[in-house]
Amino acid sequence: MSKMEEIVEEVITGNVDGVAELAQELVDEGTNPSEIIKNGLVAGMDIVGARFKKNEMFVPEVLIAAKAMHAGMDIVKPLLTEGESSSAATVIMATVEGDLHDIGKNLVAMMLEGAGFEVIDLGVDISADEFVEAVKEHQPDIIGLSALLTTTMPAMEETIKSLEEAGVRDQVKVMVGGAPVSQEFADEIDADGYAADGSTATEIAREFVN
Ligand code: B1M
Repeated sequence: MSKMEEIVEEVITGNVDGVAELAQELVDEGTNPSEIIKNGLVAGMDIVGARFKKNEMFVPEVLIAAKAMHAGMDIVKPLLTEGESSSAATVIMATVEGDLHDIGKNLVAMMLEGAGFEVIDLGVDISADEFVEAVKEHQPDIIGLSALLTTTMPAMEETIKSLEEAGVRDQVKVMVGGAPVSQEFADEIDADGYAADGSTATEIAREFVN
């Protein structure tokens, strides 16, 4: 097995030290940092996402895999040239106003990071105005809204309306998700995409920027 194949396996099994050591060895051997990310760390998280979707892996295992992926990123990311590091698309993620649930949102954010996206996580209970400010400040390609309560789903629509009123709606793709959210609801509020899980969120985000 090559070191690149080994790092994929170590990401999947969540071996933090193993991933860090292999990433360092690959760097020392002169492997291109973006190749380590794409063919090692992201490739590993892609498999994790697919297994999670098929119920072959569960939340704690995904979180451990994401931790291992981050350990590799910490070594490799500072070595990217400016052009390489700024080429990643940016996603702003947050749970909407009135909603404090963040486990799913964090998981989706990690999957997106694992897929090579730059993720700015605003946290929970984020108002429409805060989203608008963040879009103006960070100029993301995508914003991801999470809601776990039926009572906070309307805040997704308010956020989209506020983006329109502020004249920034066309600058971003809006993705929505969370247990009570559906494709039908996403269509109703004019979101650009709906994802039921982190793996689908990654696929949709890739489609948005390609
Ligand atoms: Co809350 N809670 N909770 N809760 N809680 C639910 C959601 C509930 C279904 C429980 C129930 O009654 N059976 C219910 C909602 C009912 C409804 O509206 N239909 C509920 C309630 C009522 C409440 C309170 C109102 C309870 C109270 O105080 N009376 C209160 C509200 C607080 C608030 O937000 N203002 C409350 C509080 C809490 C805790 C703080 C105790 C805790 C949250 C801790 C935290 O997140 N840091 C909590 C928890 C843990 C849950 C349950 C048990 C688990 C949620 C979770 O983390 N799931 C939940 C019941 C359940 O789901 N079994 C429940 C695991 C997570 C990985 O899945 O979040 O669905 P999920 O995320 C998935 C997908 O949905 C998707 O991808 C993720 C990965 O697959 N996804 C996205 C999520 N966001 C996405 C965004 C995307 C794309 C995909 O793109 C942007």
